[in-house]
Amino acid sequence: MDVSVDRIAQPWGSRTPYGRHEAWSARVDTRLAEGVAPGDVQQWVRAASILHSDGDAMDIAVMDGRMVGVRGRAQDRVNHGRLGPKDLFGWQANASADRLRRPLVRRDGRLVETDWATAMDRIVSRSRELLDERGPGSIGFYTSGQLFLEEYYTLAVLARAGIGTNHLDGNTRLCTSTAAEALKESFGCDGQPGSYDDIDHADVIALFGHNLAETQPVQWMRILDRLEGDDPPRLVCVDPRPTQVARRATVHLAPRVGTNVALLKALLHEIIRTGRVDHDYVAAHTVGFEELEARVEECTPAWAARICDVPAARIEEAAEILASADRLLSTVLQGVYQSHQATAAAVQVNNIHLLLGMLGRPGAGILQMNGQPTAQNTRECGANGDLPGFRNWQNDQHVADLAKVWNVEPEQIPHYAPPTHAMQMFRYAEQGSIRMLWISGTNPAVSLPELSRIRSILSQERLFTVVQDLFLTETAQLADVVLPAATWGEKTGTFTNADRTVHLSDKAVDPPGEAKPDLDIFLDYAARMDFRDKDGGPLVHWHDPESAFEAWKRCSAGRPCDYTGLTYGKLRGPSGIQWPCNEHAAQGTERLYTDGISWAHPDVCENYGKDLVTGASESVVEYRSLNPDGKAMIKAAAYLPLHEMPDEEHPFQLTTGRTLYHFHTRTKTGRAPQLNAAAPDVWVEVSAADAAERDLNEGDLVEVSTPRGALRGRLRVTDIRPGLLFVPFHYGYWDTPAGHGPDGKTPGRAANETTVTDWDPASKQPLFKTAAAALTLVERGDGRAAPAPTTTASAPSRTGRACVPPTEGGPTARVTQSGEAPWHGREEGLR
Ligand SMILES: Nc1nc2c(c(=O)[nH]1)N[C@H]1C(S)=C(S)[C@@H](COP(=O)(O)OP(=O)(O)OC[C@H]3O[C@@H](n4cnc5c(=O)[nH]c(N)nc54)[C@H](O)[C@@H]3O)O[C@H]1N2
Ligand SMILES: Nc1nc2c(c(=O)[nH]1)N[C@H]1C(S)=C(S)[C@@H](COP(=O)(O)OP(=O)(O)OC[C@H]3O[C@@H](n4cnc5c(=O)[nH]c(N)nc54)[C@H](O)[C@@H]3O)O[C@H]1N2
Ligand SMILES: [Mo]
Repeated sequence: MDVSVDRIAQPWGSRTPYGRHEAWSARVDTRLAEGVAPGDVQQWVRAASILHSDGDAMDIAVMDGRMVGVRGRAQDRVNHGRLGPKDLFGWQANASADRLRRPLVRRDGRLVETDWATAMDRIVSRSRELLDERGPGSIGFYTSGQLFLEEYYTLAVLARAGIGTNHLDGNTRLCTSTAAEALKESFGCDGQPGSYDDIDHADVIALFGHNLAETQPVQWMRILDRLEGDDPPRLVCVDPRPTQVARRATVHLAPRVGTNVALLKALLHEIIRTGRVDHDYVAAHTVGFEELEARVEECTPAWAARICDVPAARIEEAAEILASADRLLSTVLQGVYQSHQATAAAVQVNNIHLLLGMLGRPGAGILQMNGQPTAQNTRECGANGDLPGFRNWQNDQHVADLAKVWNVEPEQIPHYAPPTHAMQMFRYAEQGSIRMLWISGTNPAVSLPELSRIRSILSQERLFTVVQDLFLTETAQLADVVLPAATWGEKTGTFTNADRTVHLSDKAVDPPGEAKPDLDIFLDYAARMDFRDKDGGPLVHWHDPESAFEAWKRCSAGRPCDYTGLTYGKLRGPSGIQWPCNEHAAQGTERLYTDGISWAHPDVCENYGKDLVTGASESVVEYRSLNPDGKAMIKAAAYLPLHEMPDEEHPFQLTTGRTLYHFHTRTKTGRAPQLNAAAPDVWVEVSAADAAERDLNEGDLVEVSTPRGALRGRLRVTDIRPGLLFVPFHYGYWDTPAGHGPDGKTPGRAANETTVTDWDPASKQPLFKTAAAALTLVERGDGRAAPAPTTTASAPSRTGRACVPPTEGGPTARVTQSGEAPWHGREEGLR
């Protein structure tokens, strides 16, 4: 049966309830452009969503060489045919008139169009000059969580073994470096233990700082369907905002931001106090329990209640739900990761699972979530601060092994220090030791903290900046060379979602103008630089996506992220496949750690752990004495207060994050009319109590300021925690009227004008969630509403609701939902 639904007004669509341990049925969501009928579609091309880390499988509809729509893939393990609002409407941005079509170079201060040869020549000659004069440490690469695996791997090889620089990192530093670090700290190695299928089996699902409803809407549909079926799960939500997750939770804890560690220690205290520890599991598979037990002994709910400002009774209630779970699934994301004790807190969630033995069984899983669609690949391929294949930079054996794969001398791969993290790279650029920065697939002039500083770093004369993007972004405008990239739907490659599911995304249409796939750009650079292996052969010896994938497979062989059992052919089958996939697991691996801990042995582990307070790397000697047999590590942590607390001048806490309808700096979603209309401009969320106390109303124009800078937006009064402000970080300057912006005269609207240059000591992830801020009235709204959605965490509170129209998409936002796969058996239409 087909139904048509306004998927802006009803973002999660209609329900298909199912009971515990039952299979989640398929519902195929299809969106075709106005005037296109299903019969008009000439080809459906396989892809998966590139606007979050779910990996929703979909096909792109093609007509006359143009994208005309998308449709979910019913057989895929991840989404069973469903798509979220960004999946359904975001593809329209590909065809925007303002896509970059030709390379640009800066001449006499202005960016002017040029040809590829001229642009690449500039990059190559500057690279050579810098290598000669200042050495490899003068060149840095800052990449993304949105390219494809093949592209990251190529970049990692050319940067680490070609240039020989240690300065290669991704915007994954801002995103999932804590996920990786927390997994390394607890299990010795990156690799998501759980599976999305755990949602089908869990009786308790706990979400820590994770607004799943808005940021991975299809998995939220799955939870909603379970909530309406037999034997629904109980939800525990830890989030200071009234998210949809919070509204459906059995227990919602809304802590003061930055206090996750205290809260988690109290939960651990309660689990131990009430005698719920699975001592057999702990003895067989872990080290470190006694220390944790001692260090949470004093951490009573009453203690945490004072720090977190949540009632002790509610903490006890939450602990009881976790402790009494038959199968517990926990998810963790930015409310935990973008904070000063990010790794320490994320590790405490792992501890809960280790204490309860909740691992490696259906429904008992941890999802230390990713955010970006391909962040997992950035990590695997070593395009962030790790060596490829989760190899340990401190382990000479691992470096030698990598050198063998690349046929270079081990000394050619920098491993004298931990790979440089992004925040440090920007500092080096600021101080002048990095003189060339190649930025691909990320927009730091909007997404990094303290934007006035980032703008000044990127505009320095002495720094040569290359930006590789689809659009002339805020960052590209500051570049010396701009390279026009092809994107999703215009190029072929693979990527891996947060539960290790690998999907292949095929090229559906040609890129605009002379835009090229990122892979081709990196291959061209490697060829022009003439990087060689130790026998004089080409270092980068592949030439297209599939041959790059084959090269990566060799690099991944025998490592946890083993891809050797995958091929492009196999990935064109009915569903995505979870790594490790090899001769022992030809169909992939649903869950890790089903039979003990596999990757923590001192000879195998990805790192030897870090001091969670200082971030200092431990040595192999310390690691061997702590964990000689390679068990899971239960690590205790002290609670430390935030560095920046509210005071008289800055009485509020300020947190930043996402809304359902937009992706990051909106380069894609801002160009999709339905999505943009749902949230067209920035806003500021405040509690009803704070608004009343200051005589502020819905729609008032306010200024939010911190010691770094200020922004202006309209006020939305919500049920957010009193004392807290929230600002979505999506809004930069590309689509604001000329003259509006952070030019020193008019205040900006980007959240990161206000955020602080500071990071978690272990994962080096910046603190986007916790600043101290002041709030002042600029101009009365006089009855107008803030441009914030009503369907999400920004829903108006009861007092302010009257004047706010509900968020709707209207006729152009209608999506067809089909109860059964309407194209079942017609798979030959797929390429
Ligand atoms: N719609 C949409 N979806 C996306 C993206 C997007 O831009 N838009 N981006 C993708 C990416 S890259 C990422 S990383 C993910 C991020 O996904 P999420 O982490 O779910 O999103 P955020 O809004 O950054 O933060 C989540 C929640 O953290 C809460 N929070 C803030 N401070 C604290 C705290 O101190 N403690 C706790 N417990 N919670 C706190 C906030 O109230 C917020 O609701 O989303 C992915 N999916
Ligand atoms: N205040 C605040 N700041 C934050 C966060 C927060 O919660 N609060 N979250 C942080 C997080 S988790 C993240 S992930 C970052 C995201 O920050 P960014 O990565 O800077 O954000 P995007 O807008 O996704 O930028 C991606 C860029 O890549 C381009 N692009 C897309 N596809 C391709 C492609 O195939 N090839 C190339 N070459 N370019 C492409 C897009 O046009 C866009 O300009 O923001 C971080 N910043
Ligand atoms: Mo992210």
